Amino acid sequence: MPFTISCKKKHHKKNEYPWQQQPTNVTYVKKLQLKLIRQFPHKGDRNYTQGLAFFQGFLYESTGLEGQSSLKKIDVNNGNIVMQKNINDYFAEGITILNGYITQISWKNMKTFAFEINDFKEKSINFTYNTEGWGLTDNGTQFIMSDGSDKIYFRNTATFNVEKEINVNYEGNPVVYLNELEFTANKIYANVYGSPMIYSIDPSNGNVIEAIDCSSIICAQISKDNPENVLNGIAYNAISKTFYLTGKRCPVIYEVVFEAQSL
Ligand SMILES: [Ca+2]
Repeated sequence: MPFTISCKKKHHKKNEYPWQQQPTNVTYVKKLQLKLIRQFPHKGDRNYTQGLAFFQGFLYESTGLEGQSSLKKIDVNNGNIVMQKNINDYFAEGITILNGYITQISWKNMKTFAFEINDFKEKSINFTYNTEGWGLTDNGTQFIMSDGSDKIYFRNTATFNVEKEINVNYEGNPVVYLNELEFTANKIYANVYGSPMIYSIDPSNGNVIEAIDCSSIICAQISKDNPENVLNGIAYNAISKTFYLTGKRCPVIYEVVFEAQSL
């Protein structure tokens, strides 16, 4: 037969169980979920995505690999490539659009390249740096760059000198392989190489604020045929308040929002 146990509620003094106290210096990560809005084809044969940016209604993509790198302008209505510049003399990485032109970093050349937005004509603006180049975005006044470690560098737009750097951590543990980046609403969103997760990061201290599990979309599923084909590429559309996501050689570009997990 059912029975009940009388449980007299106990009231403990504050700090009576210090082992239950939570460390004061850890920011606990909030889990968000992906909501798919729509998708369109990720076209072209140079589609080893290393950078993705949105500007005035179009997506701009940088693709990598030696001899297969490129810069593309993509119509987000249908995925059509409306402009493409093939790059054969370096391994291209992240891009961002700031001060009226496109800046692209390179993997191991330790050099940036610059292009006109309207015709991809190369500009004679080149900066050097002393790390690998992985992801690039900006906050309007600084370039923000990753190099495959747990570091994110904030760089002067006129000199590319490092003005600040942060070490990214997930509840106190370093997050390495930070890859493609996107800055919006005072957060840095980052792909993590080989992971289906996107993290949002506090630019003031490197704490991961939110984690978005993207494993439901095909780009985030590691290909058995080629494990290099990983989730990479994130761009924000401030008008629709949506993100575009894709991956290396992924056949699809997704338009998504990040939202609180449903219970
Ligand atoms: Ca981006």
